[in-house]
Amino acid sequence: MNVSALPVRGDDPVPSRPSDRWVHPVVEIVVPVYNEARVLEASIRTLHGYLADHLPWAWRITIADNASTDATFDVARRLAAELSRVRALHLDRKGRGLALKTVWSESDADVVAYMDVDLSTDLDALLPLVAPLVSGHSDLATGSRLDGRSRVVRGPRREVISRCYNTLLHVVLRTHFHDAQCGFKAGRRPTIQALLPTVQDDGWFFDTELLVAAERAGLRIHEVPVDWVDDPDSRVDVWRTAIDDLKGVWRVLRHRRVLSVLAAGAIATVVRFVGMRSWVFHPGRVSR
Ligand SMILES: Nc1nc2c(ncn2[C@@H]2O[C@H](COP(=O)(O)OP(=O)(O)O)[C@@H](O)[C@H]2O)c(=O)[nH]1
Ligand SMILES: [Mg+2]
Repeated sequence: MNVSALPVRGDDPVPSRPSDRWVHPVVEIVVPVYNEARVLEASIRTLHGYLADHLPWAWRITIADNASTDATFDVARRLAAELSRVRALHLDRKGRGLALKTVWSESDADVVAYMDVDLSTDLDALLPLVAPLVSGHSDLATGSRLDGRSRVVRGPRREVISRCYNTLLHVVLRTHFHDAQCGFKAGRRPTIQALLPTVQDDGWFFDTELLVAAERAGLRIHEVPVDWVDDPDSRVDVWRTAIDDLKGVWRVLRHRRVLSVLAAGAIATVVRFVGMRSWVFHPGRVSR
């Protein structure tokens, strides 16, 4: 694993912002990437500008590359060298879940999030995603394209597969969330770190497994309607992923691992209580 340094550069546009913005909580946004050299720079600059203009909390962006075979990591390193609130991480093994697990489990931020590099989700959903976590109202938050208030542009094949998959989860695993696979999620870091050891999948099923573990631990999941425009440039092999997801559902159904999930729930509840107390009683703690 190779994490680039966080250079402080005089030409970074962000430090001109008021110093009282750099207080807890810190929000860490992971952008997982695999062979995205073409779009990475434009997306990170868009995200960076948006966060600088809109996020009322301290933040950083972590680009997490797994095993890209194009120039993705070179672009990521260059962005990290230029922008002090961007860092780049390289892993040798593929898998979006692995990338998120790795960054989130080592994060010291208060809230951890991720979004797909294609920025399919309109960034105006970011504040509604993170705010209930900062306030302590919810433990996890996830975008939902299957909410009646969402505006979604995507092809019929992905729409049908998504609806069938989420209905299957609802019937077989008795889930209550509506859209497991939206690439736009966040959680309170202590809660996420308590859940991660119970999540086995390192690929696309990671998202589903995380939400199922959270629900079984009795945690509150906040669903945010999103504006989503599908990017046809996809890394997903739809049928292969569908089969892997079904295998994942079967595994979760067979091995409920009740004790580990209950343990995660207990830990998360304790951590949540401690976290809420520190935010409530020390809201002005300076982070850096
Ligand atoms: N780190 C990492 N990211 C991945 C991997 N596979 C896909 N991604 C990223 O996951 C995000 C979603 O992928 P995408 O192909 O847009 O999925 P789709 O929107 O469901 O078609 C993008 O940011 C990809 O670059 C992987 O193996 N590792
Ligand atoms: Mg996409």
